[in-house]
Amino acid sequence: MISTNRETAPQPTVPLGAAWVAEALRLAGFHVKFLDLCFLPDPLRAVEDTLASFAPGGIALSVRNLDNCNLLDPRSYLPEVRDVVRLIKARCDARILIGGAGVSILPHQVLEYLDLDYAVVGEGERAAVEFFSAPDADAAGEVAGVVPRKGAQRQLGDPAPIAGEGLVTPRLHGWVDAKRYLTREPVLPVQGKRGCARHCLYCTYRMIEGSTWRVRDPAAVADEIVETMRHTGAREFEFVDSVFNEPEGYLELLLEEVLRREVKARFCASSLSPKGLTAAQLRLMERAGMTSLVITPESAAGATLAALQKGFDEDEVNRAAELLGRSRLRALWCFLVGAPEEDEETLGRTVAFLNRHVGSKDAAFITTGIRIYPGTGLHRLALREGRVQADDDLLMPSFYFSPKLTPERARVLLESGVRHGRCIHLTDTQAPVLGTLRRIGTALGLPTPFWRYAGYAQRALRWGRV
Ligand code: B12
Repeated sequence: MISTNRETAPQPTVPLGAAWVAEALRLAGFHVKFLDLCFLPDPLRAVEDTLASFAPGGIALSVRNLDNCNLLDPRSYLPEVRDVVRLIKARCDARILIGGAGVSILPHQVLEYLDLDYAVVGEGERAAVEFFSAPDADAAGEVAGVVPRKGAQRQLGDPAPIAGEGLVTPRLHGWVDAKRYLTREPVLPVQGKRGCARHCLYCTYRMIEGSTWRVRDPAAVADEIVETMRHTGAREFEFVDSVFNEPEGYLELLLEEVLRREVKARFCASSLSPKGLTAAQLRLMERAGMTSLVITPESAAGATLAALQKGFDEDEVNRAAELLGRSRLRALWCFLVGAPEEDEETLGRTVAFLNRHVGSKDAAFITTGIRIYPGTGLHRLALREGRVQADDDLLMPSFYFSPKLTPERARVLLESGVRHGRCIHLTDTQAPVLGTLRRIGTALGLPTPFWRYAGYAQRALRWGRV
């Protein structure tokens, strides 16, 4: 298993998905070696050495990101993955399977670009085991969830995704050098559920995780956390679920289990929806050890929320903000600027929200423009508006930005309108000095989340530019 991701901004991400698939292969009887390219100074050399010493019969490649989704400074990661693939093909003739979030979004395009034959759309545990167990390449290409390059134009995931209770435990510490990651960010990921039943206009999560919620047994998730704490020394975990507070009732079951087991860890969540959030949920989160969360309204204006099909309105965003403002939880508010229907008026509402609700314990994360993916409503809209051509395969990123505004004007409005320094722009997170600050922060044991220091980091960045 080769985890190809080498991105370290806005933070390095532990290859949980690749570990999960590796663990499933191990449990099925395969002898698996895990190669994580993230921090290696010479990744190609590491691949070459591993091929020589291990001589694998099959190679699983995990590709988490296609690109950085940054309209203002776009960068594709695929050329570096292609170098790895070319090297592998030059050195051995092992059966190769590629998977991961990025691959699941554009499987055929990725296969063409990398000159590979088989990709998995969606979760890889069962598909990888069946693929590498298949007697020959033709049978391997028939496995549910596997998309052959020469096959039908689009096959949407495994028609029978693994039920929550059918999932094995990823046993992260068995595959990943967790301590290395913990020196950069003292937090490890955990996934309580898969899937997303929402229909946001631009989103890919349904392609990656499936369109129905599949929750894991809270006891299994708590076991995983306790075991990971014992093996790695980690004391903080991030729930990387697509929406932490859906489906209704699950976060209560999960956090009650954490409390019942007296798990002495801190928690955060990478995606909370304002929809239906209650004061009781926030109190439970605090009691269970949650200290921060990322909340993803994407806009604070009714017109853009409706255009994005977020499933909640401006009042709901404000209501969630009032509740969070009264809690001890730190919130990172995420906004996508330039959505359909965005104009000076709607952005003005988001600016007013940022001033009113992003308090001293909070921050905001601003992404300018929205990455367009095939099969989404945003793609259909962009085609109608002539922003992308029908023959653009979208592998190299294209972005939507509202025709009623420009990115430059949006930045001016944000910079002149927001009265505090707690807005983090996506482009700012790519500054290399932040990696160093992050390591120093971890070594000093500074309290997380690190985005709470956004104001200081911004001053340091500005000072560095003078
Ligand atoms: C949580 C999250 C984050 C968090 C991560 C927090 C953390 N502690 O890990 C934060 C906010 C930091 C983040 C940052 C970024 N993210 Co992000 N993130 C996600 C999210 C929501 C979940 C990822 C996750 O951990 N899933 C859980 C694991 C278990 O699932 P998995 O990795 O997908 O693995 C499964 C399958 O993919 C498959 N699989 C994986 N590997 C393999 C290999 C083989 C061989 C096979 C067969 C199968 C297989 O099986 C696994 C088990 O089911 C996804 C969207 C989504 N719903 O997937 C976006 C997503 C992966 N992120 C994305 C991006 C772009 C980024 C950033 C580049 C954005 C930026 N510029 O800042 C950065 C990159 C960070 C980095 N260093 O890599 C994109 C990638 C698509 C693209 N265009 O490239 C996604 C898909 C969101 C989107 N836009 O649609 N992210």
